[in-house]
This record gives sequence, C-alpha cells and structure tokens, in this order.
Amino acid sequence: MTANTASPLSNEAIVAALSAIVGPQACLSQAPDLQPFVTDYRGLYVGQAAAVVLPNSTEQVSQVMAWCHAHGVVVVPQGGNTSLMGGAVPEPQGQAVVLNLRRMNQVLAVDTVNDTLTLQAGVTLNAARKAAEDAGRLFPLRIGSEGSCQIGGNISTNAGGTAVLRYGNMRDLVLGVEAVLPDGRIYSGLRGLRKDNTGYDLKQLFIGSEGTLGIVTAAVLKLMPQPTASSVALAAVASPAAAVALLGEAKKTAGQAVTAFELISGPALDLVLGYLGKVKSPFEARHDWMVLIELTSGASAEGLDQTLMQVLESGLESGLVLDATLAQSGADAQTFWRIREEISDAQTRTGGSIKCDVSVPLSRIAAFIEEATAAVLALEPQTRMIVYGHMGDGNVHFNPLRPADRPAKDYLGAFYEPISRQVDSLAHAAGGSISAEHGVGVAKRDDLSHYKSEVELALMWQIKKALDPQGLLNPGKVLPAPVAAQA
Ligand code: S2G
Ligand code: ZN
Repeated sequence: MTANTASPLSNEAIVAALSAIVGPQACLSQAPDLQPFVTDYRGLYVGQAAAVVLPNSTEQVSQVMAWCHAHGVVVVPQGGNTSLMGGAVPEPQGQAVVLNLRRMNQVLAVDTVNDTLTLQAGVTLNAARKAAEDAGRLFPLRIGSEGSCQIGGNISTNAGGTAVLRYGNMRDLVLGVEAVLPDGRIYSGLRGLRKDNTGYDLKQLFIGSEGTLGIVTAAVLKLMPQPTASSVALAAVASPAAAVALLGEAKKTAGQAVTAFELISGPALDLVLGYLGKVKSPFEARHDWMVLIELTSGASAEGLDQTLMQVLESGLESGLVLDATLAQSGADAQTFWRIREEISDAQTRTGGSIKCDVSVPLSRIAAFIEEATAAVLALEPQTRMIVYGHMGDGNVHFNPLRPADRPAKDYLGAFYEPISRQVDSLAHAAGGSISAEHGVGVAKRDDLSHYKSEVELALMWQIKKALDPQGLLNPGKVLPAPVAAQA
C-alpha cells in the first residue's frame, strides 16, 4: 500500500479548499513559512508540503481530514515538532498537508476530585505540568523538551523521560483520548474513568502510533499527588553493574519514593560540563560512571535526605559508591538536574551523535553497555561514549559522539549504519528494544523489519489498512514497507 501522494489537484487548489475551512491566516503556503514545519528538530529530515494548516478546533481538524481523504491528499499531524526520529515532517516529495495543532492549546478542565486533567493536544507539556501544579497536583511526565513538545505529540509517541521509574510512560498516564480518524470521523473517548471494560481499549490505538492511525486532538490525563519533598544526589559508581546494584539498594530502602535513577558516563559528564561552561564537576576526582538519584514523597524533606544518605552510606561501605554529593538546597538539586538534562543539547552543539535510544532488561544492561562499547570502539576507536539516561527503567541513551576529525556527513552518514546496527543488534540480543521512548518515525522504520516478527508486522499493517486504507495519514513513518505477501 503506498501513500496516495499524486493527488490530481494543484497546490493552489489544496490551499484554497483548506483556507476555506481554517481561514486564510491559518493556512500557510509560501516556502519560507513552510520551512520550520517541514524540517525536523535535528535538521536531518526535510520534507515537501503543499500547505501547513493550523486548525483551532477538533471540528476544523475533522473537516480538513475529511476533505483530504476525499481528495487523496496526504496529511502529516504535527505538535511541537520535537521528534528525534523524523516522525512529524512530510516525506521529501509530494503534496502533503502538515496539520499543526499548536493553536489547540486550551486546558479544558482540572478536576481535583477525580484527579484528571482534560486538555487539547496543542498544550505544551510545560503548560500541562503548570496547570496541575496550580491545582496542587502533579502531572509527572518529565522530558527535556517540555517547553516546546505538546501533549498530543507526547501521547502519539508514548513519551517516557526521567520519571518513568515511578509513574510510567504516557501510556500509563492517559485515561481518555479524542482523535480524528483518517476519514475525518471523530473518535470521542474523553472519559476519565480508571476502570472501563466495555470492549477494545480503543484509545491505545492512538497512543504510540505516531499519528499514523489518527490525529489526537484532546486527552484526559491522570493527576498524581504533588510531592511536598524531594532529595537529589549524584553518586560516582564503580561501573554500570554497580549502578544496577545501587538501584536495588535504593528500592529496598526507599521503595516507591525512588522517582529517578539516571546513569551518566564520564565522557557524558565531560561533554556537558564543557558545554555548560560555568558549572563545576560535582566530584574532586574524575569518574567513569555516576548516577543521579531522586527520591520524592509527601513526607518531610529531612526524612528523605536521611533515607537517601542511608542508601549512599551503605553504597560507600560496600564499594558500590566511590563518592557522593547530596543536594543541600533547591539550587543544588537544580544544578544536578541541569547537568543531566543538558547532555542532549551538548551533543548537538558539539557536532552530533548517533542516537541509540535502547532499553534492555535491567539484569542485562551492564553487560550490554560493555559489549556495545567494545563494538563501537572497534568500528570507530576515537568515539567518545556518551552513555546516559533512564537506567532505572532499563532505557539507556547510547549515543556515540562524532569524533572531531570526522565530517558530519561521514559520521552521521557512513558510520551511522554500522554503529547503529551493531548497538541495536546487541540490545535485541539482550532481550531489549531498539527504540525505548523516542519512537520509530523514519529513522528506525526500516530497522523494524529486522526486529519485529512477521506476525507483528502483519498485524500492524492490518490495523493500519483498517483505519487508513488509502495510506494518507503520516505515510512513511513507523511501518517498514510490507512484504509483498502481506500487501
Ligand atoms: C534524554 C533526549 C534526547 C537525546 O535526555 O533523556 O531522551 O537522546 C533524551 O538526546
Ligand atoms: Zn530520554
């Protein structure tokens, strides 16, 4: 099934028809205006579009989708366009319409009795977290791009981030979804029930499917109790295996309070300190590995600090921990988190890395890191191993950094394939996933054919064809071309 991109209409006819639906101000067609919407976050994928539409309601989304469906015009849904996998921009050729949801940015209801937050898809994650906080609650999804990513995109990519260990990823935080289907019909599932066993759980079709089965236009999210205290520490550890053992100790001692457990390699710390400039290293000596540990709870702050100190002291006694520093203030905690969260931008600003967003069972993660490091250095001995991320939930960003003497086109081009393939195959062999939280988009689409079974790929294609038989919604993303037999 191929996307029906060769619609007989001219771009002008498409623009005229869609302007009549969303208004001429909300229908862009000039190349300079289109550029930011057809270029992905990393500037690696640039697409072609006949128009960008910015609807302000579900009804307008429905009418745009119905018109495009009737005329065989491709639609690419887009939120904050922060996808790292090229999932939210159109293909390089064609007359796609980018449908950006940023004007649908209203918080519709904050319900502190049912503990639900109902909002439109274009609300940024920051704004959603603020609406929860203002109501004395927590919406716990926490990712570095929260200032620009939108709830609709978080849902369609099943976003994860630094608090998954405690609160799960977006799939665990969504109670209801409203979505526009490829033919323009509206699926209205904005219910906030914790229990509803009345047939297939249809909202799950739109969570993590990256805008290929429907356009998320609104959602009902879970609200959690607002923690009144948190305690954060950076601990230098002997190895990833020591980090895994320390995580076990922390869970044993602090239980549910363990909210984040983030691994940071020595090269990653060097890179981010160099990028931040004024931030001092948290440790006197240089260490190859460290972890950021955060405990949060409703209990008092000193109780949490004592608990975290207990974990660190027992780690120091057992040799798991080589050095540790406990945040003495909110400012300290902010600095520790800044060190962790700026690693992402530090890579981009230092020439770019090959992003391997993998997850493996915790019991295998240390061996995986060792094997993958050896494999990458055998291919490219000068690589700096930027390894960091959400060890607590088994997800590691294993991002070999481009050596300074390698031109970007070589490294992210010629070297990308062999390095990415090596890392992915080792993660798969360890029982893991080649994309833990960033999704598939274009970047990992073809790799899926190596790592998903024939039955899985066939099922996904059957669902895609059932909802989008013309292949108009976000074509070329997520699903590798079907094997002839399945087409
Ligand atoms: C993180 C951000 C994207 C990346 O920092 O947790 O998900 O790999 C990443 O730089
Ligand atoms: Zn991450």
